[in-house]
Amino acid sequence: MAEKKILLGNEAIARGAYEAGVKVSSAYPGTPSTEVSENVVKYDEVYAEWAPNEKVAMEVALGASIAGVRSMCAMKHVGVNVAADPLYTAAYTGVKGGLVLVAADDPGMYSSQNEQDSRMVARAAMVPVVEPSDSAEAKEFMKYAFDLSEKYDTPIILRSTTRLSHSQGLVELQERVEPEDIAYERDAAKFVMMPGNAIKRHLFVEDRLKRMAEDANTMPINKVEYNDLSVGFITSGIPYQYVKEAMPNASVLKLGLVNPLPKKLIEEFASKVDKLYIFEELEPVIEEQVKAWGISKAVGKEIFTVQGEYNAEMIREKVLGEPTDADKPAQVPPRPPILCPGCPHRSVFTVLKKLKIHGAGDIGCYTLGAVAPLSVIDTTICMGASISTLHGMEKAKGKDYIRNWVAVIGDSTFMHTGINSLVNMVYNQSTGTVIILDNSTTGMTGHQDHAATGKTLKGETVPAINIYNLCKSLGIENVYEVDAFNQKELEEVIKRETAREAVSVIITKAPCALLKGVKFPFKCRPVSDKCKKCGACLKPGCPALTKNEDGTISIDETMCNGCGLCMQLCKFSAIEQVKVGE
Ligand SMILES: Cc1ncc(C[n+]2csc(CCOP(=O)(O)OP(=O)(O)O)c2C)c(N)n1
Repeated sequence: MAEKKILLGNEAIARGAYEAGVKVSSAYPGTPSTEVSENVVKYDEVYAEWAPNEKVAMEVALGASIAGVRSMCAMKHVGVNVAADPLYTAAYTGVKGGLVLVAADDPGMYSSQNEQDSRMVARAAMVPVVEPSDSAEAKEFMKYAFDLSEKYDTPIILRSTTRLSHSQGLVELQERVEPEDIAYERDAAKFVMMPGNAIKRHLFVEDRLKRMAEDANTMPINKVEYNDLSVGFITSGIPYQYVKEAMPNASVLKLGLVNPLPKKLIEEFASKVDKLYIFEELEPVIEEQVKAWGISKAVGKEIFTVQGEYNAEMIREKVLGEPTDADKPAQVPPRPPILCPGCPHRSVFTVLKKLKIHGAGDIGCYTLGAVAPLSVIDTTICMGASISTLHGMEKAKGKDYIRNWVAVIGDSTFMHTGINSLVNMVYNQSTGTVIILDNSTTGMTGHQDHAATGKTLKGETVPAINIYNLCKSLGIENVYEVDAFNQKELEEVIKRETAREAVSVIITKAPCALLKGVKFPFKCRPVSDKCKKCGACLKPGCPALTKNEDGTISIDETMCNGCGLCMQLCKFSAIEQVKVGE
């Protein structure tokens, strides 16, 4: 009997890739997609890597496909934007070995800067999309996606969402099937996308979508469940589960292929049910097409929101008219995200705050420098944007304007897309100070390695790219490495470099406090009789410190990592570092 296992959605996606015979996987981490790669790498038959960004990952997967093997890349929804350039043209070239891009959307923005819907991107790129509803389907749809990819000569997007990627379900495991190796044959008309060739491929793409739309009417992943015909739902992905929970007797058209749509199947379903609801999270992608076909009884975003995650309560309230508590905020105390105790970013922000310097920010743990009490990050747009927005400000308002600004970017983000922006500053003769917060990891997404950490996704030790040397190689004279916890040195170098008329880079170094193997041998302890109650130690907002009723402070030893920042800020030696265990 086949083995059954409870798998996370992302684990099931990885298992599907394995069973489908995938040989190459390239990805850049991003919640909620990260565990796809962290699980795919466990299969020895698959070469799996972290790429510096999603564009590179997509191109690696395409290269492997052109070479004739099944390949994949994985990313969060905003990563699809970074990969958009190769993706749009991969739709034209098509594939040799099957190619699947796993795109994980984040309705509700649990860990993202926007809530974009990858189905919209896929429609614009003319790339088909499959959307599973649970872990078992995640595995099966992955395999089906590879078959579709090869049958129709197209990359396929497997769309997940946070709820699917991060919830568990029972999955039946099967054996891996090794696809036959496809011998390489030069095919410039297909893979050299210059206008003469691309014009023909565009016609192919249009025709392919029409063929797929026709075939979608009978594809097994599009399922009709006729029950009570007075109410019908067209749905896909996780929202299907909410429909089944709230109205198990309703009729349902569950779409597995969400681009292109099966028109005949939808028309037939619509004609059989009295009331028709389109239940899809985020944008009205299905709804707009259905309405454009003249199915005017379809009801969707008139009653269901374009924001956030859906739930069964919404159906009970909006369709059944039942009173519900869904809109009432949960009765839990708000817990805003904060930097961890011992986080080196806090130390750097403390100096920037003291010097009244604004930060053109980026995406990472250090985005939390935007919130009180630090409040030094003024902008956060997308990965890599800090350095280029600083450059834009300088070009807009001049060199003096930039004196009290810096760009702040993490090491992983610098390797992702920060490098290009730094090249631009050098090329276009900018003035500006770039602070690279090098904590030796991709902290925000849970400690993934990158090109500057010296470890691969497979766990091999490799030469780490040296960020200092890299910046120097661009011709930047003023590049400095500073201990991220050394307040005095940080202050000196930031003051000096922001006054300079040139590009400077300050690399602040200290590992993420939560990184495996990082040991803090000390704890900080208040010396109450020396405390003058000035509150200087509380200013960086370390969660281990609290103010007592009498104005002195307490340090929670279970939280304190002994980084010594509070001790450095105390002018009265009222905080001491003691060896752990003393
Ligand atoms: C295009 C894109 N890909 C991935 C992500 C997910 N993500 C958010 S921050 C981040 C990198 C954080 O690492 P780093 O810059 O080193 O800063 P740290 O969190 O370690 O402070 C990633 C991968 C994203 N927001 N956008």
